[in-house]
Amino acid sequence: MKEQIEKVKQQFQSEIAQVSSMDALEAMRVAYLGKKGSVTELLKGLKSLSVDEKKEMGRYINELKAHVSEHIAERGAQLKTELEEARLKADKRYDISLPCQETMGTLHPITIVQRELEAIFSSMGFAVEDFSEVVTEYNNFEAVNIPKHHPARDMQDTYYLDNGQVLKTHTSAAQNAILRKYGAPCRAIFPGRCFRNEALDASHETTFFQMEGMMVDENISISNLIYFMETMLSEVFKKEITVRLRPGFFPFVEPGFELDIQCPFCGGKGCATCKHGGWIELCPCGMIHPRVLEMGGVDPERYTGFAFGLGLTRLAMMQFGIHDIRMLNSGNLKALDQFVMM
Ligand code: FA5
Repeated sequence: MKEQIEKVKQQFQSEIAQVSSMDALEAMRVAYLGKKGSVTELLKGLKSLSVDEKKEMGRYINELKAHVSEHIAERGAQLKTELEEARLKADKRYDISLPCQETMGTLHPITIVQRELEAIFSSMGFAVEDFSEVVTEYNNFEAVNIPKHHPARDMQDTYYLDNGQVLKTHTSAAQNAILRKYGAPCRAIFPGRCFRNEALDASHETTFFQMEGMMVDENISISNLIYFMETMLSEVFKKEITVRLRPGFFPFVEPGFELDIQCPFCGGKGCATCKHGGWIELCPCGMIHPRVLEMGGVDPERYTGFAFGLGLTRLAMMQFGIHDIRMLNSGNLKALDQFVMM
């Protein structure tokens, strides 16, 4: 019987090392410790032994039973950790309950999303541009067809410096400089920090990021705009994304739209992320107004183009499941250190 016990032990040891799921582990527990399990069968076999043998073999079998139980519990705990780690790795969503890794810095969630978008647009031939945060009033407003006293200025109240410059309220402030730099044709994106005099709440900050994009060439139409947005968003969300356009007013585009995406988290059925509407408002956009092209030195008779102004901060929030925008500027390492480059 001793050999039999040893055989069961060796078999157990070779099997336990290979178990990779909780279901397989439970099946193993039943196979060894269940009513008809190998260890239970060994115990049943004691009946036919003499008293002395029973005593000796009984001790071995109980040791084996303890060994099996211990290792199953240990492997179970290990597997739980491994599976949780794999789940977290696959799931980019933010979890406030995770502990802080105090020893290592990580990229800010907005940087992660910005870099991902830059890589996607670069692969589609777009140049990545930078622009200052302090800009002239002309660039922020007049050059995008928002003259003095236009009511659209009220929606983007900002900080005015003594020298007449402003903290830019939107990345559209760079449109004129980009048009002047590249002329037509041109394809460029320009992410940047924006500032507005806002009442703070869970989705509005005074300081936030946008990513502007522009494409100008002969015969550019709304179809090009939809194609680029769908391609970009499908790459970002790693699945086919359906978009819809609704009319929207911005003085620097005509026609102007609000681009919504069908909620990538529930497929449009309705969930907390899309506030149960099935669609998420993501990106204002439109065909560049001829006056804006003209002010940028581009002939509007020959060229057309589209522009969009993606809310980068809101996209990062959506991607990582961040419910309060204020966390992003908080410097709270416990919250900010859990994001990794996708
Ligand atoms: C604009 O800023 C336009 N310049 C966008 C545009 C570009 C339209 C090119 C057409 C063509 P809007 O004010 O809606 O539009 O802001 C764009 C996005 O920035 C919003 O959808 C939102 O995601 C984000 N955003 C605006 N204000 C805030 C804020 N206070 N906090 C966080 N995100 C904001």
